[in-house]
Amino acid sequence: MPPRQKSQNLSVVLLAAACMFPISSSGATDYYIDSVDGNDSNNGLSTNTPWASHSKAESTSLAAGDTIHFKRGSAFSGSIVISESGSPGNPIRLTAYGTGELPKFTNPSTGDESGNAIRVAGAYTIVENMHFHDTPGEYVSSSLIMTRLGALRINRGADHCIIRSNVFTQCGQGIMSAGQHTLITKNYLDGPSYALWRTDTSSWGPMGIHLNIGNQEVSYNTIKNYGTTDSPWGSDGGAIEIDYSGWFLDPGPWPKTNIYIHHNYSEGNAGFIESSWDFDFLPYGEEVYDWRVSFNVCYDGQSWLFMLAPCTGVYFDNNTVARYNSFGRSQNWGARMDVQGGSPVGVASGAHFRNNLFIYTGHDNPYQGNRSAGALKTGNWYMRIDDPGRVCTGDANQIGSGEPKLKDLIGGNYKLMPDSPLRGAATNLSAFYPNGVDFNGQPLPTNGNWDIGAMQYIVDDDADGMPDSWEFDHGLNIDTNDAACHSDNDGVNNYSEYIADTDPTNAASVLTIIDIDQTHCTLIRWKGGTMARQFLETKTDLDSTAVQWSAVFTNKPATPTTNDFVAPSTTNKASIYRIRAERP
Ligand SMILES: [Ca+2]
Ligand SMILES: [Ca+2]
Ligand SMILES: [Ca+2]
Ligand SMILES: [Ca+2]
Repeated sequence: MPPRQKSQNLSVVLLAAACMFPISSSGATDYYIDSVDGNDSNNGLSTNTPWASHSKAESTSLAAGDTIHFKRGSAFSGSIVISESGSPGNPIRLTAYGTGELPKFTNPSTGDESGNAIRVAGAYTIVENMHFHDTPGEYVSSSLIMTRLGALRINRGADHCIIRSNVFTQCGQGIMSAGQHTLITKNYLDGPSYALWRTDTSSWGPMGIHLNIGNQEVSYNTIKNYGTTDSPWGSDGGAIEIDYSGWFLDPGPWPKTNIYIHHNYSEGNAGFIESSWDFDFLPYGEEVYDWRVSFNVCYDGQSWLFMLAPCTGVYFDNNTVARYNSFGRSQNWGARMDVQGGSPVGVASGAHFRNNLFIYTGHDNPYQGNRSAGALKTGNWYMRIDDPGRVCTGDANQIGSGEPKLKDLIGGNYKLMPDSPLRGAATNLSAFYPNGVDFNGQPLPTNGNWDIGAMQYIVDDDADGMPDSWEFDHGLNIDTNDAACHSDNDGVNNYSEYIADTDPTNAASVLTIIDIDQTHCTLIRWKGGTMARQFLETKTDLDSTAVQWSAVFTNKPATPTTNDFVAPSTTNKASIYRIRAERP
């Protein structure tokens, strides 16, 4: 099943969850837990009679459709396991209530449920609005625990779960999901800098989201600072890791198929995605099929990708990848997109790179790995930031290399300037992303070219009514509402100059009637811009509101900057004229 279909299925689950709540008042049960003012001798069935301990969530027998509400401001330590399953349209839900800080969950010991604060062992479960913090673990017992570690862990077989709008801080592994058809969305994860495990020859760095099987979707998350220097490789960890079957403890294979990673923001991690190969069970057994990694904005160190298994039908589309800061760790080739995998080596990879903006340093070719040269590449733009004049040597089909003209690259504003060469230079991928939106939520055009990168050009980013390209051409500020400003003291503000398409920095450029010459006939002369529609209008009585202005001449763009018009002869001695402009 392609990722797009999975996304639609997950949307159905969300809609069903929204529709469920009226039903829950008649059938399902709401439970309340408040660690500050609750009491375990209460019945837990109302906000006035909440339990105190989160262990009640584990010990109570939950039914499909039930919700457990944790009071904001509460704090809980130690693990709980939610073993019951919801059903399609009637998930079990763990959420927050009240006001203040999100309810906090931690577990200080890997000896207790491998350090999980919450383990979801049933299907159709939603976990939302929780704050997980300070779960282990630094130097946990062995590499085998990686499949179980995690502040929030979803068990194998706990399918169709939704993890959304949670916060994870200083958790060695934020989310571990071994469930299929999982949606992990809108979470904020800020990681630690310690190694989870290391020897002289190997290590596990901290990981934000660890997927242990395919059929999962990771979207709209912010993932930061998962990385360590405590590694024989000099740098390890990362935002998203997809690997490790668990060997004999959890024998696979668990295919890494149908994974959709989109609209995430990552910063300061030791890589964005790593997918293993030699840790598979059996080793080298799980190829990578049918992924889409699209519209992510990534400002990390180390490798953007570390794809060690052979790829088939894997698409990296419209990502903005800024990779020039090591964040104090090994750059590890700075910007490598490492697509390797098995034997025979050198066979063209099924990885596709389309419409991406790659900013990198230190090398002329950001693509590394024994299959990356054979990957399909189209519509990409490259900038070697330490030598912007250098052309990327790894993509014969590139749109170009060099300055991408972003609003503030070093400041992290990756929106496109009006004169960016990325505008309109990308392939239209609507067939792959119907009704899609860019990183900023702008609808993607169905027809015509797209822009390169995760952020499509915004016509009026400062929302002052003046298109930024017009502002840019006339030296106005494209990041500030300066519509009401007078740059040139001609009595007409910037917005009105836009409407008339006159120059807001030149007082002589203004929409105005120059004179009315009645020597022989009535000759009206005016000046203005060139791209506005101009209306020469007349009125017989200036003071009467009952008498309307009526157009005697419509001047369609492109117009000359100065114009004249001979008015029809009239018996009236008094003639009143005005010039008005509209933007087509
Ligand atoms: Ca504007
Ligand atoms: Ca402006
Ligand atoms: Ca002006
Ligand atoms: Ca002017």
